[in-house]
Amino acid sequence: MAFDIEMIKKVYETIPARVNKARELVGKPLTLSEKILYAHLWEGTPSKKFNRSKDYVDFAPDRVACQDATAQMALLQFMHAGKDKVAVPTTVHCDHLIQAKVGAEKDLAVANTQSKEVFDFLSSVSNKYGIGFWKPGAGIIHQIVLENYAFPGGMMIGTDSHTVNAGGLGMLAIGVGGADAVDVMSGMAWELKFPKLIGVKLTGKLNGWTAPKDVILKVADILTVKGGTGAIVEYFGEGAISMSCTGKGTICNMGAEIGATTSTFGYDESMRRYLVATGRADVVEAADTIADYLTADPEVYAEPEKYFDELIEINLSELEPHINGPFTPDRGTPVSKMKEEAAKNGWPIKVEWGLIGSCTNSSYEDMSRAVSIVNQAVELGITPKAEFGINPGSEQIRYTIERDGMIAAFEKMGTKVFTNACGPCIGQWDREGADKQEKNTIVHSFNRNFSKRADGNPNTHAFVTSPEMVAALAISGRLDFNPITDTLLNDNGEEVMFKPPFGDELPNKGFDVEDPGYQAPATDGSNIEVVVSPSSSRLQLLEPFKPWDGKNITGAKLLIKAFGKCTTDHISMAGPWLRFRGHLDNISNNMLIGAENAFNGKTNFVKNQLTGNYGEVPFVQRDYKAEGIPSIVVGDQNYGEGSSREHAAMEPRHLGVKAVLVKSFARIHETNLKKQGMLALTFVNEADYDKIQEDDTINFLDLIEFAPGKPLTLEFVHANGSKDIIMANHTYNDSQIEWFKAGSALNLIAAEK
Ligand code: MIC
Ligand code: SF4
Repeated sequence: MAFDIEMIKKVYETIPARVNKARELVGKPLTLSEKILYAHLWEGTPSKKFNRSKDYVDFAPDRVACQDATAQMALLQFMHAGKDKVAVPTTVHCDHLIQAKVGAEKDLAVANTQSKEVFDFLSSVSNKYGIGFWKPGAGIIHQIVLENYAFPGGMMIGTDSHTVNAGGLGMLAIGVGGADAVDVMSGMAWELKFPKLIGVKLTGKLNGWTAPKDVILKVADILTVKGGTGAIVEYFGEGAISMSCTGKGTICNMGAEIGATTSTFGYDESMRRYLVATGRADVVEAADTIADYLTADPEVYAEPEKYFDELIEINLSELEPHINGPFTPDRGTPVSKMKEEAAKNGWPIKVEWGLIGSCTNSSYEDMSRAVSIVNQAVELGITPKAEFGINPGSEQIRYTIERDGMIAAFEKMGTKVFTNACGPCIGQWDREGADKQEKNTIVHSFNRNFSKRADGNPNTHAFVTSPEMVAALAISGRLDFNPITDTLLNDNGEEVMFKPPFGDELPNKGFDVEDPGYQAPATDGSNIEVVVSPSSSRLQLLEPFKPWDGKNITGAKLLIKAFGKCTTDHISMAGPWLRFRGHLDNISNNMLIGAENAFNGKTNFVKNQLTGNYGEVPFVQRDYKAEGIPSIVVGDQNYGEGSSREHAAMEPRHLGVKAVLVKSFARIHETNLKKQGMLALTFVNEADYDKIQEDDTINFLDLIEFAPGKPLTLEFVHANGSKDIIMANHTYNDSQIEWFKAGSALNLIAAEK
C-alpha cells in the first residue's frame, strides 16, 4: 500500500470538479500543468482565471519533503511556528551529509558518528511533529520520493531544487527554501507567481546510445541556465510516452538546471508500470478513475502552439548523446563534436574518474544500462582507464541491483560503491589528490558541474552525461571517445568496439529490500523533547531577525560587486561547509567566498571600506556589522542560480547585509531573500551595474514609500563625492512587503500563533 493513500484519494476526488471549473474560466482546453495548478488552489474550487507570469497565487500543496542539509534550518524555523504537528504529510531524508571515500559501509559509519548530533536532532524533531524520517543510507531524497510518495496530478514542494524530479510521475513538484516549507507545514498557503508554460514535444524514439539524459542536456543547451525561469516545462508526444518513468524523472530533475519552476509529463503506461513495480497498485487504481484529468486535454497536444508560451520540438530518433560542460550544465556538446570542441578549448582529454549516481541518474534502468557497458568491457578484455564510483539512489535500488549481480559486475572493474546518498554530487567526496588543484577531467551522470562542486578543485573539468556514456568514457579513459564510431584497444592490443547499451526499465524479478531505512513518527509527539546544546558547533537555535525600523537605509557600504556566474554554491558553498547547515553563525563564515570580485577578479578578497585593507568577504562584513553599518551586495545575471539553500539568504541577513541588487535573480533565491526580510532588487537599467564603484556608499531615498510595482531609488555616492542615482525594480507584493517590515516571514507566522 502506498503511503498516504487516503490523502491521494481525497485529492483525486476533488480534481474533476476543480478542473472543469478552471476550463470554463480559462475558456479553452487545459494543459496538464494548468490542471494541477488550478486543482491545488488554496481557495479550493477556482473562482477566476490567473494571468501567467503576472498573478501571485496561493496554493495548497499535498506534501513536503526536506533533505538533511536544508531540513535543519527548515525545522529550526518550524519549531518557532508553534504548531504541534505538520499540517500536510512531510518527510525528512538524510542524504547530503555522508562523505564518499572508501565505500558505503565505512563511509556510512563515519557519517553516523560525525553527524550523529544532526541526525539525532532531525530524527527527534521528525518524531515529535509527525514527520516521516529516512535514515542515513536509505537513499537520496528525490529517488525515495519517486519510489514512495510521488503521484500523478499531485503537487508537492521540497527544500531542494531537484524536488522537480517527481515530475517523472506526473506531479508538479517544486523546489523551495525552508521558510516556504514552513508555511505549508504550518497549514498556511504557499505562494507562487502563476508560471508561464513551455511545451516540449518529443517525437521519434530513443535508440542506441541516446538516453533520457540527452533530452534534458539538449534542452539545457537550447534554453540555457536561465531560459526556464518562471516557467513549467511540460513534455509530451510519442517520444515521451515511449520513455520509462525514471527516465522522465531524469528529464524533470535537470529542469532545475534551466531555472524552470518545475517540469512534468502526463500520466501514462510507464507511470503505471513504475507505480506497480514500487508497490503502489492502489495509486494506479485511484488514478485510473480520473486518468483524463491527469494529462492535458487532447486539443493541447494536437495544436500545442496555441496553448504554450513557447514550444520546443525534439526528434528523439535523431538526438545524439550529449556531454555538457565544463563548469556549467548548459554548455552542450554532441558526442560527435567532442573531438573538435575539446581540442579547441584545451579541455583535458584524459578522463580521471567516472561517477554514476545522484538523484538525476541512479535508477534501476540507469544502473542496468551502465552495467551493460561494464560487462562488455570485461568480455572484450579492456581494463578501464579511469577510476569508477557509483552511488545507488536508494537502498531498494542497491539491494535489488546487488541481487541481480550488478554490484558484482561493477566491483569486478574496481568500482567503488559509495553510500546510497548524494556523495560527490555535492562535494561530499574525499578525492585523493584534489588539494593539488591539478587540471583534470571527470565525467559524471549528475546534474550540476559548477566549479569546485564535486571535489573542491577549481581546475577539475566536470562533464555531465548519461550513465552509459559515463561508463564508456571512463573505460576508454578519453573525453573525446565516441562509442558510436570509435574502436578501442583491448588489453591484448586488439581493436574492439562497444555495442549500444541495453538495460531493463524495471527489475524482472521485482524490487526487493530488507531494511529500507524508514522511521515512522510517533502518533503523539507531545512528550518528545528536542534538545539543542548551546555549545554545539553544528546546531544553533534561531534568534528572530529584527524588524525594519521604518527608515530609509543610509550610509550603506558596498560589500562586493560580484562578477559573472554567482550561484548559490558561490554564495554559500557546500562540501565541507555542509556540516554547519544547522548553525547560522558558523556557516556565515562562508558567505560569498566563491563570488568573483568585479574590481580585481579575485574570490574572497574585497576592500574593507573602514580600513582600506582587503580581506575575506565574511570577515569584512563582520567588521561592518560590529560598527552597525549596513551594506549591500551587487550581482550579475541569474544571481543565486542552482540550489534552494536558504543559507545563501540567511547568511547575509544574519551578518547585516540589507539589500542584494542584481541584473536578474534565480526564482528560489529571490524568494528566499524576501522571506528572510532582505531587499531583493534588480537594476532598472542593467548598464548601471558598471557605474558602481568599489568605495561606494549607498543611500536609499524612498524606501519609506516601498510599495508593489514602484521602483526604489538608490543614491550611490562615490569616493570622489560624485553621485549616481540608480533605479531598482522589485517584485514584492503587499504581503511580501509585510515580511520585510516584520524582519522576516517567520516573524509574522510566530506573531500569529
Ligand atoms: C544541490 O544539489 O545543490 C543541493 C545540495 O541538493 C541543494 C540543496 C542544498 O544546498 O542543500 C539544492 O539543489 O537545492
Ligand atoms: Fe543530492 Fe546532488 Fe541531487 Fe542535490 S543534485 S539532491 S546534492 S544528488
